[in-house]
Order: sequence, then structure tokens, then C-alpha cells
Amino acid sequence: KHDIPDLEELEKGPWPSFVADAKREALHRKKLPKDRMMIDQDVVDDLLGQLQLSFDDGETHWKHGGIVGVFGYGGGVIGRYSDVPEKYPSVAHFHTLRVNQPASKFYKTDFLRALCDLWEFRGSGMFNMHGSTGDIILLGTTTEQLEPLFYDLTHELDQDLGGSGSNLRTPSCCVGKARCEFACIDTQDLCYELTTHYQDELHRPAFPYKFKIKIDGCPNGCVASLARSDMALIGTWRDDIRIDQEAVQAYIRGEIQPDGGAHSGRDWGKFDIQKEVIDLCPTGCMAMEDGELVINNQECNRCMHCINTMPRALRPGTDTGVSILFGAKAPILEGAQLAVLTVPFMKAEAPYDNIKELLEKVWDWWIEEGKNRERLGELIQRKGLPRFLEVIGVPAAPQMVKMPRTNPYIFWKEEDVPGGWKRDIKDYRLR
Ligand code: SRM
Ligand code: SF4
Ligand code: SF4
Repeated sequence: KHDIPDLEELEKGPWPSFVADAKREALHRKKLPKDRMMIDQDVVDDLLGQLQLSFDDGETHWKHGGIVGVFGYGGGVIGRYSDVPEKYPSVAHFHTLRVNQPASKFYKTDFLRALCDLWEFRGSGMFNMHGSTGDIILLGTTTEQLEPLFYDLTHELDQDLGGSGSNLRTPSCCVGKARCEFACIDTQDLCYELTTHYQDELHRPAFPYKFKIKIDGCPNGCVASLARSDMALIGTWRDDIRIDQEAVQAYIRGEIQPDGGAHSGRDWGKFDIQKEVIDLCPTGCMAMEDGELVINNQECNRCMHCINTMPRALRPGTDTGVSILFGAKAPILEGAQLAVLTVPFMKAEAPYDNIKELLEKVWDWWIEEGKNRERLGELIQRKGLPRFLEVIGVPAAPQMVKMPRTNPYIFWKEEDVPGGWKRDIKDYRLR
């Protein structure tokens, strides 16, 4: 319907293009009977037209914000309005809905078909599987369609909205025990329990800012909880790595390919356990003794390297639980932060009362002390880690030290310091 030369550039090349997908959907909607769509048939054409105009003008044509949502909920819908509705009337309203994904994102195809039908009927027909927090993102509908859509979602599809705004964001987890032999905890069960237990926090924004919970089944960290969540729960173990000495020998003899051979596609040739595993252990806690692999488990920092390389010989221990880290976030305000390890080990068994108790202590403090739009990580930074530990009643431990070499526990001798003790700090600064 509109001329979109710059967008069409994005269709060129070997990679998939959202423009091609959107054009296909625009065409599809032209073929649908009018009573199969509750929002304008031209919505996708107008969306592409407005995007082209943004390229021409070098600025967005979405107005930011506007409070819009469904009755009883304060989150889950992001209001979007066009600032050129006279030109592109079909996207005058183009609100986004966040739909809480099932734990680990498993679907039955009949559910996906029903979701597609519903969204074609009440929305633009375009959605994003998945947003980076984890939700299914339904892209673009009008204010009038929000309540009926919410009713159909919850009553017909048994699916709830996720989080947005200053609330608990939709918790998410890795595939965990459903598919992965490394899972130390039942990530899906924990994620589902936290999601249902904290419905109020998810739907009714009462926090200083957003709060994200992500759950990785092991330190491989497939959902990158460490980097993206205010509370990261990472599966781990506190006993010994299980070793199958027979399988270790089979790797050494070349009968089993490291990492199954499949992941890396690498030809390992003759497998050198010393070079590939023992020398790469970051804590130097592995050795071959009398033809057997030995691990000094007290020194192991659960980096997963040896287990990832020889999964048929090495497995996490059986006394499993979670490490809990707090305070990761993106750059706004104080700069991006990774989470800080706060609880090195905690059991993680249903109904997870210990985890909930800790989380609620953290929330109480943050709600009380946090400034408007201050993430937990920034509050910890402002008040200091010792204060945070005091509040949650966790004793300080060596695992919490982030950068050992910047730590006052290290004492220098005079001969270690250039210029010795007489060096003037001002000279040092000038240099
Ligand atoms: Fe985000 C703000 C979209 C995941 C950090 N994010 C926004 C806003 C609301 C900005 C705006 O008003 O335009 C975007 C809404 C777009 C819309 O119309 O829907 C927006 N963020 C998204 C999504 C939809 C991008 C996507 O397509 O994947 C993701 C949510 C989908 C979902 O629910 O699944 C999304 N945002 C993230 C993540 C990643 C994550 O959650 O794992 C981060 C980094 C982790 C974190 O939370 O720090 C993230 N979004 C931000 C920030 C920076 C916060 C900070 O403290 O630095 C903002 C800015 C803000 O809150 O004002 C922001
Ligand atoms: Fe498997 Fe660990 Fe990745 Fe979860 S984080 S999918 S348990 S490797
Ligand atoms: Fe070493 Fe990492 Fe294996 Fe632990 S998990 S023994 S630190 S390689």
C-alpha cells in the first residue's frame, strides 16, 4: 500500500527479513474475510509505511507510553500510539501485550494454532517468539481489543499476561530436567512455583522499578541469569563431581569423542586429557594419579569445563541446590552490572520456602530504601554489600569477593611498590 524503498533494502541478502515476513502477513490479511479481523485489515501495511517514514525523518513516530491495560492488572500491556495517525490510521493504537510463556517454552501445536488464530482475530497477526525476558510478545492491537483478548487468553487458552512496568517481570528458566543432563535442579518447577506464588507482585506494580528472576539449571547459564536478572538462581552441587573412571579411560583411548563430537564439530584426534581438561581447569584442582582422574573438590569452582568436555565420564554431584546472585542489570543509571554471588549454596526443593523467605527480605529492603527507578543492583552499590548482607542475614564469605586484587586483604612489601613507601601520591597521579 505504501512505498517502502528503504525497508525493501532490508529484504536483500541471504538472511531472513522481518520486512518479508510482514509483507507476507499484509497479503494474508487481504485474503481474510472481514469478519475474521477485529482490527483494521491494513494494519501491517500502515506499520511498514510508518517505519519507512521514520527512516525518512530519522526519528521514531511512536509516541511513548500512555497508561493502558486490562482491568485489575497494572502490567502486561505496553501502550503504543502513532504520532501520525492521520497518515497511518490503522496503527493509531498499536499496543504490545506480553504473554507469560510456559516454563522452558514448551508448547503443543494446537495451542500455537489457537494463539495464532486469536491474534489474527484481535491483533495484527504478528508476534515475537520470544521477547528477551521470555514472554510471547503480541505486537499491535487497539485499546478496544485488550479486554476481550485478555478474556480469551485466560479463559480459552489458560494463558496469563506477563510483567511490565515496576513489577516482578515474568520469571524464566532454561529447559532444565526436561532435556538437559546437567540440570542440578528442576528449573521448570521452581519457575512455575515462583510465577504462581508471586502473581500479585507480577500484575500489580508496587516496586521501585522492575525486578527480574531467571533460573539456570547449572553453571553453564543458558538463560544468562547472571547478567540479566535482579535475582539469579543457578543450579549447583556441594558434594563431589561424579567420575566414571572407565569412561575416562574410554575418552583417553579415543573411543568416546569429547563433547559427544557433535557440538563443536571439531576433530579431536587423539584426546589429550592433560591438555584439554586438566590444564584448563581454572582452579588447577584436577590431576591424573596412578592412571585415575582425581579432583580436589574443595577447590573446584563449578566452572563446568571438565563436565562439558567429558559428559559421559563426569557429572555434577548429587547433593544439589542453587547459588543465588543478586543485582544484574542493563546500563541505565549506574552502568551495566553482573549479579553478585550472595548465597553460594541453598537447597531448592518444593515448596521452596527458603528461597521465598530470602527473596521477600530482599524485596522488603528494596521497597523501603530503593529510590524510584533504582534497580536492586544499584541500591546494593549505593548502600554497600555489607549492608545488604546484614539485611538478608547472610554471613560474608570469600565467594562474594568480586575482584580479589583490588581487595585490602592483599599486603604489599615496600620492594613490591615502585618508588617504595616514600613515593609521593601526587607524582603517581601525574603519571
Ligand atoms: Fe527492555 C525498556 C522492550 C527485555 C532492559 N524495554 C524497554 C521498553 C519498555 C522501552 C520503551 O518504552 O520503548 C521497551 C518496550 C518495547 C515495546 O513496545 O514493547 C523494551 N525489553 C523489551 C523487549 C520487548 C525486547 C524484546 O523484543 O525482546 C524485552 C521484553 C520482552 C519480554 O517480556 O520477554 C526486553 N529489557 C529487556 C532485557 C533482557 C531481559 O529481560 O532478559 C533487559 C536487560 C536486563 C535488565 O532488566 O536490566 C532490558 N528495557 C531495559 C531497560 C534498562 C533497564 C536498566 O536498569 O538499565 C529499559 C529502560 C527502562 O526501563 O526505562 C527497558
Ligand atoms: Fe542444561 Fe545447565 Fe543449560 Fe540449563 S543452564 S539447559 S541445566 S546446560
Ligand atoms: Fe576444574 Fe571446572 Fe571441573 Fe571444577 S568444574 S574440576 S573448576 S574444570
